[in-house]
Amino acid sequence: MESLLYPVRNRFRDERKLDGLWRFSFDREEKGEGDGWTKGLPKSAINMPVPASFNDFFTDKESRDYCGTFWYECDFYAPAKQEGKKTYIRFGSVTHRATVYVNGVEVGSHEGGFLPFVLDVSDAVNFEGNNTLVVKANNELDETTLPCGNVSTLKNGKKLVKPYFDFFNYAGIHRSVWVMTVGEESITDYDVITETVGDKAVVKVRLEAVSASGKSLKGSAYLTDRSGCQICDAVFEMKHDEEKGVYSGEACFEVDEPNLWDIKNPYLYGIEFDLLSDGQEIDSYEDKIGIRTIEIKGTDILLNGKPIYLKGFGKHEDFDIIGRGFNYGIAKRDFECMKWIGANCFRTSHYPYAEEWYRFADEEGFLIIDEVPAVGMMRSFFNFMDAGSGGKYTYFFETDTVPKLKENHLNAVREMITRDKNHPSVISFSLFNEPETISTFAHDYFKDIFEYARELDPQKRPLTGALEKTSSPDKCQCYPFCDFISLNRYYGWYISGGSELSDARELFIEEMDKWKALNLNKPFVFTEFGADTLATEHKLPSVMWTQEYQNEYYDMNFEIFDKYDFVKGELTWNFADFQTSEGTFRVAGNKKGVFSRNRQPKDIAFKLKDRWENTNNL
Ligand code: CKU
Repeated sequence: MESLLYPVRNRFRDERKLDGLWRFSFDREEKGEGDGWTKGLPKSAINMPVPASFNDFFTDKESRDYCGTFWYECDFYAPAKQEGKKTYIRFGSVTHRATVYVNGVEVGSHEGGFLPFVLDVSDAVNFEGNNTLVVKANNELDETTLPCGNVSTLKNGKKLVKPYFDFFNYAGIHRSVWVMTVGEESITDYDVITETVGDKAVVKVRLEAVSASGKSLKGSAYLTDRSGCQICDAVFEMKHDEEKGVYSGEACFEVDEPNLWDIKNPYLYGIEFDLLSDGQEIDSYEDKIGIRTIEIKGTDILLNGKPIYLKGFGKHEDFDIIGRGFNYGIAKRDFECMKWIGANCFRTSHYPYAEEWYRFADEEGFLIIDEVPAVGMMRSFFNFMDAGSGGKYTYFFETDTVPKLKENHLNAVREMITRDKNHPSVISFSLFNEPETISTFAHDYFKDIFEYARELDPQKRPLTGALEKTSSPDKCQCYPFCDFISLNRYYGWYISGGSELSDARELFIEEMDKWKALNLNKPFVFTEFGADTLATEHKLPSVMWTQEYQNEYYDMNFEIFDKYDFVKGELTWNFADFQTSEGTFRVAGNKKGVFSRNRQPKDIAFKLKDRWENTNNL
C-alpha cells in the first residue's frame, strides 16, 4: 500500500505521533552503516528535536553547514498487533532523502525532501516490546535532485552544499512522524470533484481501496454539514483494477442549496467513507471537503464562477532556530498576519509545505498555489540576473542528468498531486520556479511535466509555473503550457533600482506591452516582486534597502499592475524575511519580507493593507 492519506484515528485505524526528542549523529566519514548504526546510534549521539531542521540549533558553523549523511533514532512502542492489520511508519518529510530501519531491518527509502512517504514495517516490528527506529538521511544536492544544486569540497576536505536557489538548504526531519495501524483491506485514496448546477452541487467521488485477501469490497460514503448532520449518502461498487492492483468505485452526491467554500465563508463538509466486505465494515476514513469550482475563463480566474484577484505572498517554511520544521504556532501567526493585511492567497514557494498548512488554509479560507520543488534549474540563483546577457541556457541539454532529473520531477508532481488534490484551498499547481525556458529542450521537458500533471489532477485545476525575466514574451517556449501566466519580476530592484526607478518603470511597461501584444487571453499573476529592506533602516530621501524605498518600489509596481487589465493577482516576494546561504548578495538572509523574520510588519505592510482592503477593483 502506498497511501498518502493523512493519518486518522478511528475504530479501524490507529495513529500515534513520534515527535519529540530523538537521537542524532553526523556521519562525516560515512561509517555509520559499517559500524552498525542501522541497529541503533552510538553512545556519542546527541539529542535532537523532531520535527525541526538540525542546522540552527548548533553554535558552531561546521555543524550548522554540515553537508552529507546524518542519522536520527527514536524508540517506539507499536500499537498492539491485530489480526488483519498492518503497521506503518509515515514521515511527513525528511530532507532530502532517507533510508529507514526498524530494529536493524531496512524497511524502505525515499528521495525528495518535501513530500511524505509511508513504509510497511509489519514484519520488522516487535509487538511485545520496544522498537528502534533509525533514519539514515542525507542533504546533498546535485543537478538531478529537486531542488537542484551541487556539492563542493573545500581545501580542508569539508563538503559544502551549493544550492542553485535562494533559500538555506535546511535539513532534517521537518515534519511529523507517525506509527499507524491500518487494515490489510483498507481505503487507500479518494478523489473529489465538485461542480455546481443551478442551485445544486454535484460532488463526484472516487474511492480506492486494497484487498490483500482478494475478498470483494463495497464502499459507502456520506456527507455531513457543519453541525454534523448527515445530508446525503452514496454506495460504491468497487471494481478490481488488475493493472494497479487496487479496487476502485465511483459515486455521486447531489447537494441542494450547497454552502460553497470561498474566501469569506470557507464552509467545509464532513465526508466519511466506509469499506465493507461480506456485509461487514472493515475500514473507514473521515475528512473535510469544500464545494467550490475554480476555472480560467479568458483573462479571469473564477472562484465559484466569480472573478477573483489574488492578493498575497510567496512564502517559505522558515523561522528562527527551527528552520524549516513545521510548527502550528508559526502557521497560526502567519495566517493571522495574512488576514490582518487583507491577503487571500499564497504560493508554497518553492516546494510543497507541510500538510497541516493546507488543512489550516481550508479552514481559514486561503487560496494556495501549490508548487513542486523544481527550483534551481538554471545552475545558480545568480543566473537569473546574468543569464539574460549571455550563455547559460543549457540546463536541459545534458542528457546524462536530464533523464534522472525528469524522473524525480515527475515523481514529485505525482506525490504532490496525490497528497493535495482534495483541498479546496489548492487552486493551482505550479510545476516550476524560474527554470531556463527558452530552449527547445526546455520546451520538450516541460511539455511532458505538464501533460502528466493534467492527467493526474482529478479536479483539472489550472496549472502554472513561475517565469523569471529571461523567459521573455519573445523567447519563452514554455508559457503556452500555463493556464495563467506567472511572472517573477524585479523592475526597480535587480533591474534599474534606486534613483533609476523611472527607467525601471519604462522597461517594465515595455515588457508588459509585449505580453499584451501577444493577445494570449489568459490571466497574468505576479508571483514575485519585491525589494530587500532592512527593518531597521530609514532614509529621506530613500536609498535601496530602506523602508522608504520599499514603499516607492511597490508604488511603481502597483501602477504597472493596474495599467493592464489582464493582471489578476499580485503575490509579493516575500511574506517574511528568510534565511539563505551567506554571500555578498544577502544580508544575513533575504530581506524582501513584508514582515520581519519574527513576523512583525515593516512599513510596507500598512500600504499593502490599505490597498488590499480598500481598493474596490482588487
Ligand atoms: C528571489 C528572478 C527572481 C528569482 N527569485 C527567486 C527567489 O527564490 C529569490 O528569493 C528571486 C530574490 O532574489 O529575492
